[in-house]
Amino acid sequence: MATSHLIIVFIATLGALASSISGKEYIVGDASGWALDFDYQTWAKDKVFYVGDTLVFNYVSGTHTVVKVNGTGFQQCIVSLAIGTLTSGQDVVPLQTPGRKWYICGVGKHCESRNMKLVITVLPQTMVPAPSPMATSASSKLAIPTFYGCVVALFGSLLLLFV
Ligand SMILES: [Cu+2]
Repeated sequence: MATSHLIIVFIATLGALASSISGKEYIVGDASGWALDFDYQTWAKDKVFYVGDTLVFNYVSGTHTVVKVNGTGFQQCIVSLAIGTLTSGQDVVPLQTPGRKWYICGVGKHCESRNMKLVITVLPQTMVPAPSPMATSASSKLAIPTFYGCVVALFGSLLLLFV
């Protein structure tokens, strides 16, 4: 019993660690989703977004859209300044570059009158330093013989079992 509990804790810890490395997923508007008359400025205010995080816009497909625009398109709710439009109702937006990102709804006057507009600032990934090319090539040269060594050892021990 105790052992199985330990294994569960271990797996949960690994999972948490993996998700913290691969980035956070933010459900825009949380349980309210991408909806009319939600205060997205307040929602974004206490959050820090990094490159590698993702935004998820949840809504009933057909009722809203997610339109990525520039600053002017955001200020004036101009859909024609769209950089990209998403319509699936479960739109996953990976944050790939640092800087300001603007999203508005392109349906009716949802942006102008119903506050369906979100602006965030994405920060560069500072916690994970990029490995130098030297270190990467050195470790891959080391890793391959080690891998083959393990395979050979494994087959060797299997052969011994059958002899
Ligand atoms: Cu809308």
